[in-house]
Amino acid sequence: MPTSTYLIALGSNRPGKAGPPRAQLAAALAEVGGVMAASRVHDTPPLGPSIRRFANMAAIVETALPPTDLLHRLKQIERRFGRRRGRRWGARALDIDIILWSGGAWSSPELTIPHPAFRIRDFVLAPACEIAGDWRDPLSGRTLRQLRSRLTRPRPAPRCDRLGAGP
Ligand code: PH2
Ligand code: MG
Ligand code: MG
Repeated sequence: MPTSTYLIALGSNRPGKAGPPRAQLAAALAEVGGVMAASRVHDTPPLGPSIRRFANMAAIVETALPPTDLLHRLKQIERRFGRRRGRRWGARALDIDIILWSGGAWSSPELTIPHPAFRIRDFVLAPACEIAGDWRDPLSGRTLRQLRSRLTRPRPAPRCDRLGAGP
């Protein structure tokens, strides 16, 4: 049976069926199955309106499921672990996103791979680099390690004469 390999990202900042966020991630990953590698759990500041910090991790999963079928399976696991429909980007008991796929790019009304925002989210790239630093983004051709160093590279401070504070 042909298999696909996926990079997925998990996040939680609210307790659910399995307990606190860290326990949610571990239990959810066991239900996803086919896990070839898992990062450690990162404690990250919330991006967006949520107040509570997140537990985030990444995993490499091997499965015979094509992208849409895997997505449906992950959504089902999110629901089982207490995810409720609600405010976009609000606190969530479990979020599982498909980031990359060994088949390259995928685009349908319900799913886009690579995940459209993963290149600017360190809460995805930091855990992902632990297990898939040499995977390449099929759109930019860059490795995850390269994407992360671009994202976290210190930027030069703006020049004083461009701050608009002059005479
Ligand atoms: N997920 C979001 C919005 N903000 N912030 C962190 N730190 N981690 C997340 O997983 C996260 C977030 C929407 O999916
Ligand atoms: Mg998400
Ligand atoms: Mg999601």
